[in-house]
Amino acid sequence: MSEMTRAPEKRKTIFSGIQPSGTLTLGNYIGALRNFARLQDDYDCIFCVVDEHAITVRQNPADLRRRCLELAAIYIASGIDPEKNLIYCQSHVSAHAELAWILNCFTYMGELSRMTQFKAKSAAHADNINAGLFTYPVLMAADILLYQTDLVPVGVDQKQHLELCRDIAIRFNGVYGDVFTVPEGYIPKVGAKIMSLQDPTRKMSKSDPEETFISLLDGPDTIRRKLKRAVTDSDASIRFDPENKPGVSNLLSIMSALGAGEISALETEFEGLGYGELKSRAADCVIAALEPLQAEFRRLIADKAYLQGVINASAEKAGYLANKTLRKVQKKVGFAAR
Ligand code: ATP
Ligand code: LTN
Repeated sequence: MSEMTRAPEKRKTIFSGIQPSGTLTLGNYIGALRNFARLQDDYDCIFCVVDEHAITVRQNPADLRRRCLELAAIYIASGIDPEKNLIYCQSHVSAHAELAWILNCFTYMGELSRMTQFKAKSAAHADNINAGLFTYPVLMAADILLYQTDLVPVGVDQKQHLELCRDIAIRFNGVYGDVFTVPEGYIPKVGAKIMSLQDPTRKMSKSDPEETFISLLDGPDTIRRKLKRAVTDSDASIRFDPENKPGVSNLLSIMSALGAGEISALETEFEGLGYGELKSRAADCVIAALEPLQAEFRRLIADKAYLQGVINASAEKAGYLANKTLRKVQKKVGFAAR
């Protein structure tokens, strides 16, 4: 085909979601959120507030409702342009739950039993090991597959879920032909797993106690205090060694991810210096990275009508796209024509 007659190449699609299960952490930001804005120029992007996933653990309804709008504001404050990308709530597009049901019938109990997030959340919520927690990855697969997604930017903790999503897509396509695009993950090289400040062998998580994470909305004093109290070790040398020095390595990763330079360069820079200096420099980096986002967040959250307008308009467009895939799937599995 000549240049003139070739159809313009379709832009690839990105989909990602974050749960409105608490205030976003520095882990969410470095592992996922900040990469979203970076990808928006080259892809058609869909960013979802996955409220249906959030209720797999008990949520206070008023808090959940407030956090959904806050998360939409955080998405925009992080630099995602709501005019060019979709930012909406999962529960506003019923196709997510509908496709999840169908995909449940293409997912094995054994596969779901192996999911480490299920095991961890079951242990953390032993009084509420509900079926939604178990089938959580199937809903995530539905989120992704509904939009014929090419690329899914996530932190490394979601790799296993993404693999399962791919397996489900390949399995379904194997039976019915090429219905779903099989997505790839996009996992950052540095900062794909930011660790808890209090137990640096565990992932920083927004559902954990306050002192274990830095919230995206923490002020400078709080950031300094939390980092000052971050658990390190008694060895007093600043080296990147996640196995033996998880706390120090975590601080180096955070700094490097926020643009303070390569980890090896940081090691050289800090030679002979103490942990106090490391923590103080880490705090400088975090404060500088979060300040512009926080200012933009404060501006946006004051205009609820605008945010509601963004999520409503996006949900309508997302619903249209999602239903195209859903109708195809329903037809393939043999549901009656309407
Ligand atoms: P919860 O504690 O409620 O399970 P969470 O803090 O683990 O939530 P999610 O909403 O599940 O956050 O994740 C949103 C995105 O942030 C995902 O892409 C996930 O991989 C990424 N992410 C979460 N925690 C971290 C972390 N500590 N380091 C890097 N990326 C992370
Ligand atoms: N399961 C993810 C959140 C999530 C997601 C998605 C991420 C739900 N649906 C689709 C990427 C694509 C989590 O727990 N972090």
